[in-house]
Amino acid sequence: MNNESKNFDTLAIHGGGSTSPNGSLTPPLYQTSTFTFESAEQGEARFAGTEEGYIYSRLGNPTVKLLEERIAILEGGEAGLSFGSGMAAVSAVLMALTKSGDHILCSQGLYGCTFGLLQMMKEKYNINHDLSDMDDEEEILSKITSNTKLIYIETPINPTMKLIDLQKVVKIAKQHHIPVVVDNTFCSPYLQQPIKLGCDIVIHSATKYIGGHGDAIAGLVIGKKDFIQQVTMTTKKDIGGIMSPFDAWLLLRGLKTLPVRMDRHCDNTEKIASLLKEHKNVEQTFYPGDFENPGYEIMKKQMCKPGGLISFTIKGSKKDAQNILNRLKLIKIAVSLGDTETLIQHPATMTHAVVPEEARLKMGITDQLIRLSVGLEAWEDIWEDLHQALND
Ligand code: LCS
Repeated sequence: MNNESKNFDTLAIHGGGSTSPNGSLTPPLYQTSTFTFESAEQGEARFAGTEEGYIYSRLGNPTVKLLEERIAILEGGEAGLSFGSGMAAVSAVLMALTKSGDHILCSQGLYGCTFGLLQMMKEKYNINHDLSDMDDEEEILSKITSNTKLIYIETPINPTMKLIDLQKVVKIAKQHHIPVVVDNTFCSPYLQQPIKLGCDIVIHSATKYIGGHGDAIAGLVIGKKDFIQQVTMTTKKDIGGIMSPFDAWLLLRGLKTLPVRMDRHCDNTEKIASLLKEHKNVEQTFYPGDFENPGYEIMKKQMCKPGGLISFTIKGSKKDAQNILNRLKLIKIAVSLGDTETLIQHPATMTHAVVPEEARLKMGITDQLIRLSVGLEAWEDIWEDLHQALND
């Protein structure tokens, strides 16, 4: 199939072709740890790289490879690589690009464990980082040093939903020959394709929208062939945080419905966001699709729809926020996002509890902030539950 000429929805189903030797419609699950050689000489040739073929599933597996090819096509990148979790993907990329004494410039606001990893890299390996709002060119420039080896961005940022103008950052990064790495988890490739905007590397927690059903923990990286090969032979092979063939199989299944699921997530979220905004007990909503949101113009420029997440602050205390969660009946109290079920969480005490209070508040994560991942249920039922919980 000519991948270039097909639309995203078609590529999500067919991209990368088939791995089936006997015509099965769905890709076979190669649930195997190792691969047999026909002779000792063939084994030698595979290890020497003079003959193509599989060796051992930590080094490569046909089910996993199909997923890597498909995600690379969907993100518009040259090659993809899979990991056993989003954090394994994040750590592999950061480790591949840095060594002791180097510096990373990050968005002011990151998933809690990414923040924790950066702290660990600073304390144990002398790899420093700075955070930037990335709103102002001068401010970005002032934080770039001769040791800055990458710019690491989440947009929209977890959980504050702040947006960063990727093309603006890319322009500065290119002048300084610094790669731009984007964690695209909140968007999935259906809503935003950073490589097409000039970014170098994309990371996903595929646990979220790509899987879509809350049944797999997984990570993906997309980038240039040379970079992916470098990570394959170093941080992936030797640190070994690989994805299981079964999880790759689940993600291939998830990808087939990504466009239809994302459309429904986005439609539901738009409805819930406008109702939340008008609610008397809600102080402020943070939703990229709200034209009064400071990131609205950036959303229009680089995302095709505003996504399936809303954060909001309530009038009241931490206890009041927790009580709202406790009163919910349909909506589940859980971290993670992008699942069929609507999930709600309290970032200050859950996903971002590891971030020290001062840094947390600087990111905008107050005790009153609640994050909602809007699921695929009927929006009327989601709203009915939220409404009763907010009203009590
Ligand atoms: N990047 C982002 C933006 C995330 O939101 C997460 C997980 C990760 C990376 C790590 O991925 P994982 O290893 O969990 O696959 N975010 C979570 C969240 O907001 N709630 O629970 C997990």
